[in-house]
Amino acid sequence: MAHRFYSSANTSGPITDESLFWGRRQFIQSAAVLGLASSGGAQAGWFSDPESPQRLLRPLSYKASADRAAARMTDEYGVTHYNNFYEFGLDKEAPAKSAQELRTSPWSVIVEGELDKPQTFGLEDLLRALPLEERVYRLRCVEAWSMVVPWIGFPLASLLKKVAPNSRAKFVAFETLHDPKQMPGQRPGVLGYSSLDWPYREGLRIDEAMHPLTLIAVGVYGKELPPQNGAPLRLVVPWKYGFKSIKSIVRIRLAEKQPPTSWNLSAPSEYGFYANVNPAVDHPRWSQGKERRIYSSSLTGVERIVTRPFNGYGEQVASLYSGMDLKRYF
Ligand SMILES: Nc1nc2c(c(=O)[nH]1)N[C@H]1C(S)=C(S)[C@@H](COP(=O)(O)O)O[C@H]1N2
Ligand SMILES: [Mo]
Repeated sequence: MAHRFYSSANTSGPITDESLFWGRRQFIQSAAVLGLASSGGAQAGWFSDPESPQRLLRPLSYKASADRAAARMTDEYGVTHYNNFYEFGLDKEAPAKSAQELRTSPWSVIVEGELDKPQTFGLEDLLRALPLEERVYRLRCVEAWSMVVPWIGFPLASLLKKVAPNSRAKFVAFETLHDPKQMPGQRPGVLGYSSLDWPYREGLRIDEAMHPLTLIAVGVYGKELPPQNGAPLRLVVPWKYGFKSIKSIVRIRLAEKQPPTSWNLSAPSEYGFYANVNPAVDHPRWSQGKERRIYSSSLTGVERIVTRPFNGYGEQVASLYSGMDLKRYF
């Protein structure tokens, strides 16, 4: 991705890159210490809307994860202010600014296709029915940066089990909201960037979708998801490149055939359908052998580390791909 700006990132180098982004951090961090800036974008949308039915569910009750204390996580400011959400602009800082007006309540998700009965779920129905848990996952973007994020959500499998997919359901397709009024990136010409065919679409094989690691996130850092992270609900598939983890989902379709997916459609030789994190298969324009792990908002919080196959989740997921040539099915 980042067809237009990645080349400049290459020439200016990662240090310049990061200092541009993190330059104003010192000040904001001290405000956060005083408790002034800690909720950030989470104040927008249904989080603060007094009319919102989801508001009744606050505070999010979730089972805290055991590994949270042990994990070295990316700080909350980093997770919520360095984003890819092209509907709201191409710069990493853009979504945190321009996504705040996204109306996330009411919100419903249509689940249709190869199942007995199509259903539409209000977000609050899902929140009432499915227990929330915290999962601290590594997130590895195809652009070779990564974070460690404490998501809150429920396994996608719990939702799919409710709709009873039939035996023809071999794949699951997902769609983001399509609303150019709210999403400036979807307006023709506004960003001068037209290589994505909206709405943003993603897909998984059914066994990947049913895998217990595959999460629908509704929160992060103990709060409702802020808009820039894909409110009110988004996919998180931790062993795949970040672009698989589609945000602000409105439609889930069970399908017999592999569905078309946005980045794969836009550049099929660069972004595969599977997109499993794989240091042995480079992106045509850069190496995937290492990654810049962003831990904190300070310049010292970036480490260059070796990328692991399946983003370190191989023990849990490698068996899904036994016998497959992962260079071909990248
Ligand atoms: N709808 C939509 N979903 C999206 C994207 C996007 O541009 N639009 N970007 C993807 C990419 S490339 C990444 S790395 C992750 C980033 O998630 P985060 O901003 O919450 O860290 O979201 C993914 N989901
Ligand atoms: Mo990404």
